[in-house]
Amino acid sequence: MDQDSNSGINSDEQHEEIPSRITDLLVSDFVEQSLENLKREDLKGLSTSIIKGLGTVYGFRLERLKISTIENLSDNLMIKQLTDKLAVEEETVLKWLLAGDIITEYSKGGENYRPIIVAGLEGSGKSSLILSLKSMSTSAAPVPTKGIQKDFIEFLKINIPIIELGGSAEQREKYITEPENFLKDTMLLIYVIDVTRPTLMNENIDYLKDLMESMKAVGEVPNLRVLLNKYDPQYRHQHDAVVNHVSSRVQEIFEKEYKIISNEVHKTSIFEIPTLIAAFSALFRDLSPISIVIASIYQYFAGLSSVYAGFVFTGNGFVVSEWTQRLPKERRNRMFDEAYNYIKKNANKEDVHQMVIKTDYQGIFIIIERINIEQAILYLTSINTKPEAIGDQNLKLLRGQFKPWIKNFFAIRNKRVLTFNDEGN
Ligand SMILES: Nc1nc2c(ncn2[C@@H]2O[C@H](COP(=O)(O)OP(=O)(O)OP(=O)(O)O)[C@@H](O)[C@H]2O)c(=O)[nH]1
Ligand SMILES: [Mg+2]
Repeated sequence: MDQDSNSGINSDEQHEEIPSRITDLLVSDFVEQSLENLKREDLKGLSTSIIKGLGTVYGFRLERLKISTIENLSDNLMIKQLTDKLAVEEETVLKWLLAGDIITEYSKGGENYRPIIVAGLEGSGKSSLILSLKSMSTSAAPVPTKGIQKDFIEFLKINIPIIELGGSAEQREKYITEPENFLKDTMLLIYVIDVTRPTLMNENIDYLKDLMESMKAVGEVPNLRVLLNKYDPQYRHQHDAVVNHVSSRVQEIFEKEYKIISNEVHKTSIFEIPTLIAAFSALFRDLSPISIVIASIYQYFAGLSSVYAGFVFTGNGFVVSEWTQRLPKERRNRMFDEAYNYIKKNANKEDVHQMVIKTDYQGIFIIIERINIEQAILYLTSINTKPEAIGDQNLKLLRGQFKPWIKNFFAIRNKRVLTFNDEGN
């Protein structure tokens, strides 16, 4: 990837013409009268009422909800709440949120994604799980990581930088004592613990605490996810005591020492890819407002098309949305596996768009359908007794009204300049 490192916002760009993908989202009076004298970075601070279709009436209502600027709007993901408070359709709220997000992103000049840091003791499985996620199949890392290992994982056209901090004792010492080189400007810390090594638990807790302290020292809010790894299917019950112990210790550290209440602990194994997908999808969804929008859109479609249960996958197998509450766990897992294997097999086959699998269970079909939006691939996986109804309905809805909005969003995302913290070399 050869990116021009100067392609971010700079002073020459201040009076650039605002592109039509942005002006299309704004009320025309504003575009004609006021836009000329505005700088790109001012847009995000303007009133929400300049968003097309939103206007002064709803702008005023939003203001009363403490959402005054376009940036405030883009920070807000309470779709249901806004729908109720504003007394407008959810679909309309979604449009406004997405418009707010697109304008804000543009106004900020395309924010750089800070890397996710993956840390843990040597051999806890960090490299293997990254490798397995990327290859969509169980893969063990051939050698221990020397120093740090940089990579990207794609999620809906965002390339999320991911940096593994190799776990050797010597290296660990370095991260802790030189946090400015390794732990600064990070998005979050994923800490990987090997549950098959209960004797290392104290060492794990110490290292984790050291990392969090060092992050604090360089002004980072320790944002943490813990993966309890090697929780392999066949040995699961043997590890439960360790898992419970570690979970509660981590919880304690969070709440007592860092006053963070929403802590997430995931049990993972490279021998069960869905556990990795679950842990990382949850993370990525939090980083990507568009995925929350897509999830909401799809829930709405699901209602319309009377889908019985379903997933939305990205082209590389992450889950954007899931509503499978009505399915027994084995059915849900079976459906996940079918869809995941299909996606893996067809990832590069442009000509395959739809597949219908007839299951042996109560006349139910699994319908997997690929949608292509601005080169971002989504797989809609639904189950129903009437496959023809779902396919058409979903496609029509996705390709129709929402597509231009999603398209706009990706267009901006694609222009992002992604950088690593070079000092971390
Ligand atoms: N049973 C089991 N073994 C795993 C799992 N994940 C990784 N391993 C094994 O653990 C060993 C170490 O894995 P790595 O991925 O190299 O561990 P790491 O955390 O990257 O280690 P360093 O790079 O040295 O810090 C390898 O032999 C993997 O096959 C898992 O989920 N289950
Ligand atoms: Mg490694």
